Amino acid sequence: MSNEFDNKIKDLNNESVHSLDQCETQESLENWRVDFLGRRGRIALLLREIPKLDSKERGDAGFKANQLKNMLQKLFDQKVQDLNSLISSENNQEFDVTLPSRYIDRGTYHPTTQVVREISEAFYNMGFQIIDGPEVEQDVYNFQKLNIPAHHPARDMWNSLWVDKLSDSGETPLLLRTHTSPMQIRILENHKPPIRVLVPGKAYRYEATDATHEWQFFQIEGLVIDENITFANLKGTLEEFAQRIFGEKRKARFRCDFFPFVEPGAEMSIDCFKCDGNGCRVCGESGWIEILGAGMVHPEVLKGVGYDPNKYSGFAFGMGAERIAMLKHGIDDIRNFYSNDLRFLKQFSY
Ligand code: FA5
Repeated sequence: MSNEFDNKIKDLNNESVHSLDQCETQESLENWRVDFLGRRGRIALLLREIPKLDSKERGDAGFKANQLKNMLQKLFDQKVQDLNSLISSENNQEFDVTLPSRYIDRGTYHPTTQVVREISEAFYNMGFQIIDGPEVEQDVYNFQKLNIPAHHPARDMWNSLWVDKLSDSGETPLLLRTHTSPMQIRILENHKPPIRVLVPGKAYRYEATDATHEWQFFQIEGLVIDENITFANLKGTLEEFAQRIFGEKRKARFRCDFFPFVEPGAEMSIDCFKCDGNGCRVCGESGWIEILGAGMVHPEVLKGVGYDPNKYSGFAFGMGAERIAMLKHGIDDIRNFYSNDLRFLKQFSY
């Protein structure tokens, strides 16, 4: 085969493959086909030159020219197929603005977490520091340093879940804390007055559940210590908190109560959301729901951690977060919070 014909095949090969690569639309592909593979296209023109070649060269030239033609036809067919499937996949992805949006199942905070955060924020805005504490607690903090020695009858107020009961051995046994009050001692031991802290966290009690009692629930402890703190500060702070959380409609009531670590002691109740104070199953027919215990920190407790009760005084309180969530949202059974019924929990998504 002459060098000249051989070069023509090579040039045509390079040019045709390169320009096929550039084709990105059906129109440009069709133009390429006409240009190279059409009846009057460049391959046809090449084939027409073969009879003019020397008879010895024709066979080889014809073979190579047809080889090129077949190869280009295959490349062309493949390119058509690729382009068609690209176009149809783009069509399938078309955005239909009339379709309703897809449902996205987003998680949300548990109603107790929401109310704990809300209360924490209210106290934070009143100048309180928010602190965390251990759920597995030592007897010495949960009871002894709170003026509740071993065998004291006041221990019966909190039925305990013991983790490691070594009482009488001299070591301090471990239990799941029955209230958040042990944090009062831990804070007094580690901070200097003025103290204004809030401790949200879980508490555990070995007791039967009913509409207002769970064996595991959230408490929020508050502690204020400084010079000249009086019961008026306690009442003022808790009334301000009640207004911020429940609004002006709900009424608050203080009554005397006993806790070994405060003197005097009090409980604060809010009028029942369900019966507006008339008496029903939720409030045990009393018209009031108790939300917290409180009082002036007992001088013996202050002395026990090295404070002079003649110089420093203060108040403490401990409230039940679920009880507050019940009042805020009109929930009539505390057991709903932890029964994992999504129909209940989803009402509190936002
Ligand atoms: C205490 O636990 C004291 N530590 C509170 C306290 C702190 C008093 C500081 C004085 C000074 P009490 O057992 O009453 O007290 O519980 C306090 C609050 O926790 C109750 O008012 C109630 O709102 C909530 N609570 C108590 N027991 C349960 C329970 N089983 N389920 C749900 N909430 C409860």
